[in-house]
Amino acid sequence: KVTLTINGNQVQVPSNYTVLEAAKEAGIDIPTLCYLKDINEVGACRVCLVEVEGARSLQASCVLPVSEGMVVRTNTKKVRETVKNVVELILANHNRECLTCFRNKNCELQTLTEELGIEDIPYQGEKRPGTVDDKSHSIVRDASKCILCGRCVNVCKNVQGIGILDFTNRGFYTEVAPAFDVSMADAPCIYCGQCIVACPVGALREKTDIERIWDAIDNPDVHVIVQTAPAVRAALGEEFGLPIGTRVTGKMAASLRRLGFDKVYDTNFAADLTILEEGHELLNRIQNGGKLPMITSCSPGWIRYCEFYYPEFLDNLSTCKSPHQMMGAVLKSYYAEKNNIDPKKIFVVSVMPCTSKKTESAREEMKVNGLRDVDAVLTTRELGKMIKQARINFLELSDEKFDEIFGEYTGAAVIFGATGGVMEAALRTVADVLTGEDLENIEYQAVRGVEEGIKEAELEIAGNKIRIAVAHGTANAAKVLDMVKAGEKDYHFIEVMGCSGGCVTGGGQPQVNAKTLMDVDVRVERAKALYEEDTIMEERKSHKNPMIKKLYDEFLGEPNGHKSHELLHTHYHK
Ligand code: HC0
Ligand code: SF4
Repeated sequence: KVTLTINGNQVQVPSNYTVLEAAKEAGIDIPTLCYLKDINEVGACRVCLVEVEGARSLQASCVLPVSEGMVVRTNTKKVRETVKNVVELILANHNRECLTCFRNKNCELQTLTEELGIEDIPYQGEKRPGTVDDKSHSIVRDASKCILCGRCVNVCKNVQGIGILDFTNRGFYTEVAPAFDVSMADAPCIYCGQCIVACPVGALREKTDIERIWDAIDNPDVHVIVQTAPAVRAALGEEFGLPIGTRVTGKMAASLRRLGFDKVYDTNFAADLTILEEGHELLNRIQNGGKLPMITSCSPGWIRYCEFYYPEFLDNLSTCKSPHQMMGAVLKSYYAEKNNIDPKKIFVVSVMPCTSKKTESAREEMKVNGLRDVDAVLTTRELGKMIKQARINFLELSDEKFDEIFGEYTGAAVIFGATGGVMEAALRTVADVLTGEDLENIEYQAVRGVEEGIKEAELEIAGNKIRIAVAHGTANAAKVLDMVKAGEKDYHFIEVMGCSGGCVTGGGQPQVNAKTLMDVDVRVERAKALYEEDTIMEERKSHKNPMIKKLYDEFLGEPNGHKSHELLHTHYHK
């Protein structure tokens, strides 16, 4: 430990702390802008400057290590004036259309401007040309709002291990863009949206589908069905000021009904369906010498990553479509038939914590009889906006249930949204099938948690040894695949989620500001909400979902049967 003095207070902190962290611990608030804990600690923006006794110039506290006896001041005239000046310069080159910006009231630059008391901008020069790239289905980049903080650059490079975005051009014309200035639609970007979540301003966002969805809702000839991903319930509340990790399942269902959707269903139903398909696919591969390890296929960011960067593993991917696509396919076949609705008049909306799902739903393979399984994908953030547009008082809503029958789900489905959840859900079913029993011990702690980027275990089930691994974030996926490729590891089944933490921290989830991220591991808090929902469910194994049984009895026949292959499975592209 070292002792230092900040604003006259003695503070004792571990010796590996920065001054920014030490101040935080002492309850002293230093502003930041480019800083993002563990991701972007580069001291580039100069907003976190402090005065250190004995040093000639002001120092960036986010990269300044503490030392014994150090004397720091965070609120001197010099600090205030310099930081104000730094932010004024950023604002001079910024598209300041705050009122009509989708980040209005949720922008770190806007908050900082207000906190610093900036009321006019003394420099009114030429602004950088602002290109807008909205060609992809998932991500829009607006250079006129970019402040060159580098948060997106480093999340993509270091957390995801990809490196699509980088600083291009020079000096005044510097921009953050894919190499050679290609559109994000033409770059090998996986659309995970982690860059959006890292962006403090409005320079990166999802391509919005809100208007298309309002049009469908307003059209009396269209039967509009909505489904919600497991992870959305763990984060939507944040859009309305609720603490991180508040579960809002019932309020979410209620709000969707008020928005005017004809049916309110839950992707969890299809997660259970996926477990039956994928679980049997795994058993089939193990018992009949199929390609192993089998790797999960529900995270579309991961699928794109595999297609671009590890095509030699495409045959290892489960052929299962992801749950929300399966749901769409079932709605436009079984549901349409049963309710006598022309499938052409059904419009399926998926609410997802994910930006890659927008591109996934537009893939050519994701169709039934020429109709898209899913017609539009909304992020959790966009759903929050629609609820506000409709002036629904979310916090006052009473809990409601999803509609029958595609609103029925088990605990196994709800944990899909956290890293390790799909694996655990699959194991609950596979273990019952192999033992022929109704096992009581169903919590697989070895695959839970976020500390390790890679989790592994060897299980003994009914005399079979099953070796499994779970990776979250594509950089970790790469490590696992490299080990498998080198023959160092030999697994039967691997779960990969494109984002660190799994879907709960997907690229479509509410942004959490850098200050909060210093204290809270969002992955852990949101995952807790899902594991808690699992424990209160009547059934906690996918094969026990009565409506899944009904679907097989009435329509699909058996898992991995002919009908399933036609509707629920897919293929991949090199
Ligand atoms: Fe997920 Fe999904 S669990 S990918 O992580 O499998 O996005 O939440 O909806 O489809 O169910 C995301 C979350 C889903 C799908 C499910 C899967
Ligand atoms: Fe990188 Fe993901 Fe952003 Fe694409 S979407 S630029 S892969 S962080």
